[in-house]
Amino acid sequence: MATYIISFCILFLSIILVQPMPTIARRIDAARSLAESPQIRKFNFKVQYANATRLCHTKSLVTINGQFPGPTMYVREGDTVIVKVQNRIDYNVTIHWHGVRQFLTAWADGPSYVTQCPIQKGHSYTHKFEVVEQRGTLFYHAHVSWLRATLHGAFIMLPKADAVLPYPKPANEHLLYLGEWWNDNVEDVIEEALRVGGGYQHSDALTINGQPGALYNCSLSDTTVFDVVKGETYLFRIVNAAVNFQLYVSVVGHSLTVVEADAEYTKPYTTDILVLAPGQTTNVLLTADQPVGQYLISATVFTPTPNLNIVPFPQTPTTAILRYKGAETVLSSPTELALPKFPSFNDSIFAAGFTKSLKGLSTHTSGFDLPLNVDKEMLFTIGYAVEVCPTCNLTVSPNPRLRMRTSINNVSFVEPTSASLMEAYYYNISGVYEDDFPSDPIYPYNYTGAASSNFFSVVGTKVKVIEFGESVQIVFQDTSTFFFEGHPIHLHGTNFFVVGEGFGTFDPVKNTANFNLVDPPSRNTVAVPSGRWSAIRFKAVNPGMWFMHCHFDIHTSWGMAMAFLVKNGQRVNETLPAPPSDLPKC
Ligand SMILES: *[C@@H]1O[C@H](CO)[C@@H](O)[C@H](O)[C@H]1NC(C)=O
Ligand SMILES: *[C@@H]1O[C@H](CO)[C@@H](O)[C@H](O)[C@H]1NC(C)=O
Ligand SMILES: *[C@@H]1O[C@H](CO)[C@@H](O)[C@H](O)[C@H]1NC(C)=O
Ligand SMILES: *[C@@H]1O[C@H](CO)[C@@H](O)[C@H](O)[C@H]1NC(C)=O
Ligand SMILES: *[C@@H]1O[C@H](CO)[C@@H](O)[C@H](O)[C@H]1NC(C)=O
Ligand SMILES: *[C@@H]1O[C@H](CO)[C@@H](O)[C@H](O)[C@H]1NC(C)=O
Ligand SMILES: *[C@@H]1O[C@H](CO)[C@@H](O)[C@H](O)[C@H]1NC(C)=O
Ligand SMILES: *[C@@H]1O[C@H](CO)[C@@H](O)[C@H](O)[C@H]1NC(C)=O
Ligand SMILES: *[C@@H]1O[C@H](CO)[C@@H](O)[C@H](O)[C@H]1NC(C)=O
Ligand SMILES: [Cu+2]
Repeated sequence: MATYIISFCILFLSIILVQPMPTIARRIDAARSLAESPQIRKFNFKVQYANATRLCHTKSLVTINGQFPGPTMYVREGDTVIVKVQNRIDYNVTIHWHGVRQFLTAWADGPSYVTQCPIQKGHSYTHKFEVVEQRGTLFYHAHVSWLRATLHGAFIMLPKADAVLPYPKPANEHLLYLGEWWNDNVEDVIEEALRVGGGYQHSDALTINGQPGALYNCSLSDTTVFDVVKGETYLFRIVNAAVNFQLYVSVVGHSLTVVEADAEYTKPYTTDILVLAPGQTTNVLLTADQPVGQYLISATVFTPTPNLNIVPFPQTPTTAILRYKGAETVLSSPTELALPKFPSFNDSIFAAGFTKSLKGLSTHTSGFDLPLNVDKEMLFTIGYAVEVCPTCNLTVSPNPRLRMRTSINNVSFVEPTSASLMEAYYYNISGVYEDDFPSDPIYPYNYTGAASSNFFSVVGTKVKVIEFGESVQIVFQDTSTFFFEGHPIHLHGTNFFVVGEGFGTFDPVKNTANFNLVDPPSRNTVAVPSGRWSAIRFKAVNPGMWFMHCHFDIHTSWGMAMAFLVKNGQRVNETLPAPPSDLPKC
């Protein structure tokens, strides 16, 4: 049987340079040549250094196969994916397939110290999983510290060849991949932040397909260009791979029709401006219905919080160019083209309106149904905290020497070191974690009331145990500890339905009655809005240890994370298999 192997290796080049170049976004029609029957698709990921230049600043960064962003993976629903990850850098590495359901393949999921110990320098690990009942746009990224800032790329799952699309077939597709760029070494940035205990250094630029775009210094000629033909409709696959920012996305003169979010179809929703939290993906249709010309595609920061950090967040929008066939190709000045009109940087009302407008197409997605009744109801408070740290430099009067923390139900997560959580479970190793993660706040209080002065949290490694087959509801409640902040909460191992969202403090009686059990969207990341609550439901039918965390990396570094242990069921297809023999050891 012929096996179609896509090899992205360019290792025969002795010096690998991530070139700044006039970046013509390749249309992704190449993907359509993928075989139609289920295949085994093999990928070889060499995690290695490369030099890259942005903002007139050249640095060495960690990449996959010398590419930044990393290679785009194309697979088809039903395929078996085999990825050999080789670590050739000085940091420990893991790779996570964000949003991939990993049905019965939890060992391939990738979060460090949760499902595996990291791949150490000189070692490799081969991930093997099937794309089960999923199609759409996702991405993969490193899941150790902040390495995902540069170790990431798109993961595109084409529908089965005979699948009927719920929207008109587009003429072609484009990948619009959003990220961040630091002039400094990103691992140094997070190390310094944790050492000092307080603020952290924001990135120097936002990027589209790895390029800051015309409005940033030294970036004009490298601006990404998306070619279109007048009259045609395109599918734009949009990924927010930024590290710490939610983003607005807009295209001058063109409306965008959302047809998919987090690799699940949605009811079509047409808007001028999208909002994507890090970890979220959105597919939109764009029709080139304007006069032949060039139009800016742009993304800029949406953040509901005041700017409390030591350097301001990037104020400059990242831009790319939508270029109609027949348009002038030369731009003499970055200001030649108009920018989209964005809401103000902190317009939470707009963002909440956008989120509310996304409706799912089906309550039977990813192989399981929306639970109409729930077995376990949980309330998870999410917010800031502090910890005493004699060597740190953060002061919140009257306490000198603190470290910033974040928590879920007052627990700040700490990674284990001696074994991953799932190995500790599988091999019954005691002392790695405690299984008493609270389902509800231990001490209820007015979560959205006047900022409390009860700042300290429990620092530890706790998991929540779920029996196989249980239907779970979680209400995430943002808290006013210090100040409100939005939190994009990402769950591994399953999508969930977002059944509700609202202002202030969740009221179980009033709010539950208004849950959307008709057409809730199915997502892997819910952007819990600042000062609000969001409610999700899922059925736990995938045994394993599943990480759940804020997809702002700084918040996860400070502890906004926990794990669900979904126990085995009765059948073979309900049982976590043995780990692969090359699973990295601590
Ligand atoms: C990056 O550039 C430095 C300085 O020019 C060079 O020594 C190094 O080999 C380059 N690294 C790679 C991976 O090409
Ligand atoms: C471009 O460089 C100038 C001069 O160094 C600086 O003042 C300005 O803020 C830079 N612009 C951006 C978008 O970084
Ligand atoms: C948004 O930020 C501006 C400027 O910092 C501030 O004046 C305004 O009150 C903020 N709006 C909201 C809704 O927080
Ligand atoms: C703590 O902060 C002060 C003032 O901001 C600074 O001068 C000092 O270098 C910092 N110390 C450390 C350990 O970062
Ligand atoms: C797991 O370990 C605990 C304590 O070491 C022991 O009591 C228990 O019997 C073990 N369970 C299994 C299934 O080995
Ligand atoms: C919680 O605090 C808010 C803001 O101060 C207030 O509006 C609300 O009534 C309080 N809720 C309760 C139950 O006390
Ligand atoms: C969180 O835990 C800390 C440490 O045990 C405790 O001091 C604090 O009161 C708790 N806060 C809440 C809101 O439960
Ligand atoms: C396991 O297989 C049985 C049939 O053998 C099927 O009914 C069940 O839905 C499967 N379970 C899962 C979680 O797919
Ligand atoms: C890499 O991982 C190993 C195994 O967990 C650990 O012992 C080592 O300290 C880690 N190295 C770094 C630089 O984090
Ligand atoms: Cu967060």
